[in-house]
Amino acid sequence: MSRTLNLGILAHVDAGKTTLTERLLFETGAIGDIGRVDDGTTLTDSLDLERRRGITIRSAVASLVIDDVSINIIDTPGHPDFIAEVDRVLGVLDGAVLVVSAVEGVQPQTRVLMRALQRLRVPTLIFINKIDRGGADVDAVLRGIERRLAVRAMPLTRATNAGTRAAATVEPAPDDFHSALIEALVDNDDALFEAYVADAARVTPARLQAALAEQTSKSLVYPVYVGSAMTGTGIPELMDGLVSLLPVAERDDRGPCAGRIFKIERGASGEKIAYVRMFSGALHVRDRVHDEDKVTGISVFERGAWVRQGTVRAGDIGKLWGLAHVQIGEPIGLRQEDAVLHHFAPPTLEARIAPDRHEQHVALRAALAQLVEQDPLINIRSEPSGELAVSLYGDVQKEVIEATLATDYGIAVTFRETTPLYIERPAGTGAAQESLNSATNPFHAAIGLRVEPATTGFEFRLDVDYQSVPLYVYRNIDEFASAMEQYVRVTLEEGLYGWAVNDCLVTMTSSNYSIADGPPARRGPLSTAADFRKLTPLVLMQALNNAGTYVCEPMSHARIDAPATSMGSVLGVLAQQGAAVHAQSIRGEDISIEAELPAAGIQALQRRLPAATNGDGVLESTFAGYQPVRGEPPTRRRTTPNPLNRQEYLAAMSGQTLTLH
Ligand SMILES: Nc1nc2c(ncn2[C@@H]2O[C@H](COP(=O)(O)OP(=O)(O)OP(=O)(O)O)[C@@H](O)[C@H]2O)c(=O)[nH]1
Ligand SMILES: [Mg+2]
Repeated sequence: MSRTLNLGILAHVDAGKTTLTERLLFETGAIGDIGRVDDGTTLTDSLDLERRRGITIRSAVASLVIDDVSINIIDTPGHPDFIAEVDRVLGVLDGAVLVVSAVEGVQPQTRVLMRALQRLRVPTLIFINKIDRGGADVDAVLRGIERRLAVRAMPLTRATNAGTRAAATVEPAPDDFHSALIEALVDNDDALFEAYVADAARVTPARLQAALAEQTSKSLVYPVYVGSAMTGTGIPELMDGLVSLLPVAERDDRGPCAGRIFKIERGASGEKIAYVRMFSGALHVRDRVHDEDKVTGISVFERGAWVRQGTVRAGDIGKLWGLAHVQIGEPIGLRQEDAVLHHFAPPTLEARIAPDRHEQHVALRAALAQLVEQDPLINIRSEPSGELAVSLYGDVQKEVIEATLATDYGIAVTFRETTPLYIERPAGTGAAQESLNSATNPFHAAIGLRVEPATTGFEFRLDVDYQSVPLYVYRNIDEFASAMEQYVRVTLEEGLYGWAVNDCLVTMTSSNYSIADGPPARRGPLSTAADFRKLTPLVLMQALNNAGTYVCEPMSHARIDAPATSMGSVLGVLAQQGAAVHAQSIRGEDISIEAELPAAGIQALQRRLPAATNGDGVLESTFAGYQPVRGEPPTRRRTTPNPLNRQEYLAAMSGQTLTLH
């Protein structure tokens, strides 16, 4: 068996991903008994908390075999609070199944996921699940897919008796199907179009099947299957699609070693286990990773079970032991071009967290550090007062962190105030520099930096001559650039008001170093990496201060569907949360209102909606970027000494040197 497929199962919360995964495992013989989410007995919802709550919290990998293809299947969580789990799985997939419930249809999270799958060109099959449940309406869902997901969807199976226990998946009528398939495929296949125009009757089903597989693999078309993960109807057809339409790769371990870490967990005795997806080459036991760590053990899937092996090869997923320093999202071996980590919106909240028993403070900090390792989008900050703050997506994540700390670490905690996670953006361009041997600069390095606004994210550029770089410290100019970028990144975690600075371009405009026997302009004590690292915050904060920053607030787009009679009270609740209403429409007895509001108000909106709508209102919300706050900018206490207060900063730095030596 030499062909593999790494398959992600993605969907809105409760669409049936875990049930579908369990069903696929059962139908292919990977498990002998079928478990149920509702009984807490599925293979992939293995955490205690997942079983108790009936929701998936962490991505889980299982494996099965269809024909000669070995499939690693990754069941992901659907709740938006756990989007970070999906984020890092996306980069390791060969294909995906996007599950849509036949009852609830396309949901906001479905759109978010489809956009990410499209952006990354992950070939995707759509599975319309739960056709057996009351209220299932396959045609309405298909229309929703075309309209709201804006993709070319090609239904390959149909449902009969949808909405009843007798619901079943059937083949479509052959003639209609043939022409529908041609229609879906000719736009992107000139040869097919010509063959069709020349003699429609001679376009064979095999020709169409090949074109369908080709266009699916290029994300030009999305095959749609219908069925029920619960009863099993429609599953054989989906299984057939997995191996015939998604790009199954031959295992080939030639080429340089390249892989990506996408999940980290702790083993029974607390040891770190890293999950890797290999893209090319192979990784062996005793191989070194990033110079620091040595692989001490490898497990790969074989016929559905983890088996200890000496090697993990291209195409495969493996568990690695011994890598104490790796982090989620990190490449292994050769750098990959698409090493972009985050495909979704960032967390928008921050909450203070404290142990109920004061003496557990250190234990809490250690426990959180382990959680962050598994979930790098949770960020922890420790304030000088000793208080800890955690960044969050929402209340469910908060509850999960609380429960995990209690059950896995024996630490009871209380979340104190939750605040929006603001950001700062540069208001203009600002520059600053420090030269060698000057009275204001105690470090043996010279740096010039310029800060300016950028459209999205953070960018660092090096605009200095290689002769100004201490190449006895850094191996080459690229290594210097990435070290400087790192110093700059760390500094920008706290801007002028204490919030992370984003959407900015930082250019290094000058650099110099000193050596004992250098020319006069460069004579002095030997510059070290620490000199550059410690000088960076001093220069950068000065440049930032010259540029100025403004504080921005995370915003959400909300859509509320409710009975028309509750329009007044819904608008009232929206106004209380400072929402700007963009659109209102009335359809029959129902209204639909679209508004934009500070993300921090979404939870309150969710809580007040039932009372405002007699329980009939539905809220959908998505992240809508950042907007400048009005009025006095909120500030956040710094965790590190402010480099703008030069004396305090230098005092802290010399303290640090003392403790280092
Ligand atoms: N009737 C019916 N119920 C289903 C079907 N698939 C799943 N369910 C039920 O729907 C609920 C959610 O199923 P899950 O498999 O946990 O859904 P999920 O997408 O994994 O949910 P999260 O991981 O929490 O996002 C459970 O109560 C399932 O029993 C189906 O095909 N038919
Ligand atoms: Mg699940």
